[in-house]
Amino acid sequence: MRNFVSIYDIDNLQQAVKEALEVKKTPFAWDTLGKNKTMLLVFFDSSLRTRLSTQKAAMNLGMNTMVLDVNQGAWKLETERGVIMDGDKSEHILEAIPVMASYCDIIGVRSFARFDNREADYNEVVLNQFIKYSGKPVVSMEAATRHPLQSFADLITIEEHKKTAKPKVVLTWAPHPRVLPQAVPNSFAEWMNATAYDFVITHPEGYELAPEFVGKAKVEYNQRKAFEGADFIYAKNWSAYFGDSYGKILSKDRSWTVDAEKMALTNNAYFMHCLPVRRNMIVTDEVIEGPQSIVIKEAANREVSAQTVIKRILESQPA
Ligand code: AN0
Ligand code: CP
Repeated sequence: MRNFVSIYDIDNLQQAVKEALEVKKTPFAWDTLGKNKTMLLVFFDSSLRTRLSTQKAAMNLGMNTMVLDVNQGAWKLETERGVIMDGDKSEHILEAIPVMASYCDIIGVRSFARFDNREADYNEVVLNQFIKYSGKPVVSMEAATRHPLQSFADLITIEEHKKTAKPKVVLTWAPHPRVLPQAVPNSFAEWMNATAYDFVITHPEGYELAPEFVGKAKVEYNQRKAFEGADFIYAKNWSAYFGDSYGKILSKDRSWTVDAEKMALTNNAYFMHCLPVRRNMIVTDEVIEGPQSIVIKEAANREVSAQTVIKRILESQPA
């Protein structure tokens, strides 16, 4: 594996899950693989889980790790070429990327959608500049359109908990006070569509995701109907994708909050969310604290997905 930016960087998903479960069982079995190698994690946006789990994963493999928060202590970076840099940005990403790359062997990047321009976001302008100008393997730690380390952890978690070969998995939109990206739901849909699961997406009208991510998923606008017989409920907020509404909040309707009454419509479903989660907007205290909530196990699997990915990259690098 050279880069990890989407599901397309994994050729055999079943094999990858199998390998992840081995990594989980014996995390220190490859603890010299990354000796004298350095992983740099570059954050343009905040993080708790990704920051810690990716460092831990790299350390389990014997790597050194460095973290740079671009907006705290580093120079503000210009990302567009051709701009006259007479504003607040002191450095251009076209110098910063090769400089950062010269100090490390693998680069992780977190850069969310900016919502100024849908085309720029969906072309992954920032992530692709890292791939093009670093000369080093690049791992997406959530980019504008996808969060593949999260989706891989989600798949591992579902595989560990599923009771039937083809569980019903429901991705439900839920309300949130701030504008959030589509990366997590896009990516989750992409990974679920690559399985044999019965996969359903439910959201209010206007919150349709990009067709290339919805794929063959069933879209059900009635949330209660979608929940019927579900084995997994995966909640997430996202902002609108289509037309002039791109990056806008169309609804904060709390009748979409996941609560115990709605969970009772399911087949005793597990509750999942990538975290961070806003309680009593996305999900009630009762549901997230309840016995079917697997959000902490899901977050713990972020170390496993990251370690599996970094291991594969190290294994395919020259010594
Ligand atoms: C981000 C998002 O929705 O993409 C990160 C989630 C992992 N969430 C927030 O910014 C709250
Ligand atoms: N789920 C996730 O990526 O969390 P952080 O934003 O805290 O890294």
